[in-house]
Amino acid sequence: MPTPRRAEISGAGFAGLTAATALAKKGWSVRVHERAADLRTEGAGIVLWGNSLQVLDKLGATPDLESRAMHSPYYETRMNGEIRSQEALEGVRWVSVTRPHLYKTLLYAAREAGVEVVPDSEVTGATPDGVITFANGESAEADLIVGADGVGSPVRDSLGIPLKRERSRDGITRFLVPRRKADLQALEPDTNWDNYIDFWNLEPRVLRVLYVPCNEEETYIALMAPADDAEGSKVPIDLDVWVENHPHLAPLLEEAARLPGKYYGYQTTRLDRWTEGKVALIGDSAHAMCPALAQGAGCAMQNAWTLATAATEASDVELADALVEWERLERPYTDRAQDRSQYYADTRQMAEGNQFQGDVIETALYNPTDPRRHEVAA
Ligand code: 5PR
Repeated sequence: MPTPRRAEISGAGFAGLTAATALAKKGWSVRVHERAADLRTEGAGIVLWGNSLQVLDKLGATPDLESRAMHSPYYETRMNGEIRSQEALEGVRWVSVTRPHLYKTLLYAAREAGVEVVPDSEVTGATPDGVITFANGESAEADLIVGADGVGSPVRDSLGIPLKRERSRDGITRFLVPRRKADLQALEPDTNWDNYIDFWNLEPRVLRVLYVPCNEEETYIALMAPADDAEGSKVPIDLDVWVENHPHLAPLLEEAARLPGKYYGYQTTRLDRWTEGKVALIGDSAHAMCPALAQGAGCAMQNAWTLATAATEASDVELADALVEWERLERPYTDRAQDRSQYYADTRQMAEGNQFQGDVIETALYNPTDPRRHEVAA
């Protein structure tokens, strides 16, 4: 048996854990470094589409994920109180889960695959020839280094890769709250509260609530307001303002008002390049995007998988070139997801309903695990 090649990964988020598990399953010896002392996520809920679900299938993590997940019958969109669409999304795979649940699922898969996850391990940077450095002064050598360390990525910044950041006018505060289904049903008996419902209020005021049941007990709600609306973007939330605009959601808004919350302005970041020598960047470090299409983590997981595949198929001497080729082939999918998400964030056009068709679902339908995915149809 040859000694396995070694990968060091900065960041135990969704991108880092996915890359780690994929690499370990392909025979690599993998360590993931997490700056935080505890291995957990602060996030609320998330929608996963076919592209990331195919990756979870390959990691063997789907049964775990599905053990606590929601398949809403319809993707419903309302504008100014009126139902605009109820999309069944036939042929599109999608599921809603809490972020803590996805996190546990990935962490378990990583450990099962033999990944070493190291909390309290702060990475300060990496070099193109494969040295990763830590805040405690130590360093380590690897055949592959992955920077999956978020929008403020120390690995990316240590390499001096230029980046462009675009901010949008809107932003969001996210909560996990109890479902309170009976209370909602009492307020609005005709609504199917198992639906995913995007309540867009644009008039008289832009205050949107995205309602996403994640399992029998928990609902993810995302409260969107323009950054320049001091009341709408305030945390803890201004209960009176939100209930006045979304009275049918009062039980959930009351739950959210008890939680601290953090308002995040939407932003897109684009890099000159995703790789440098033996280092590759994935996730928000490489391609942070607006959440309109719910594909930030989806693209991160898709790129984590394809990166692991490309690195495994290349010999050690070819690795840097293989990473460049990986970016050339895979990046356009993410670029388009970023462009579309930015467009919808800027125009708020998803409020019109019936948005999940045509080009918009390209990312959801992409299968990063299909070895023939780049073959041109004859
Ligand atoms: N979709 C989802 C979501 O979580 C958000 C948005 C759209 C699933 C907010 O994070 O447009 O902001 C959005």
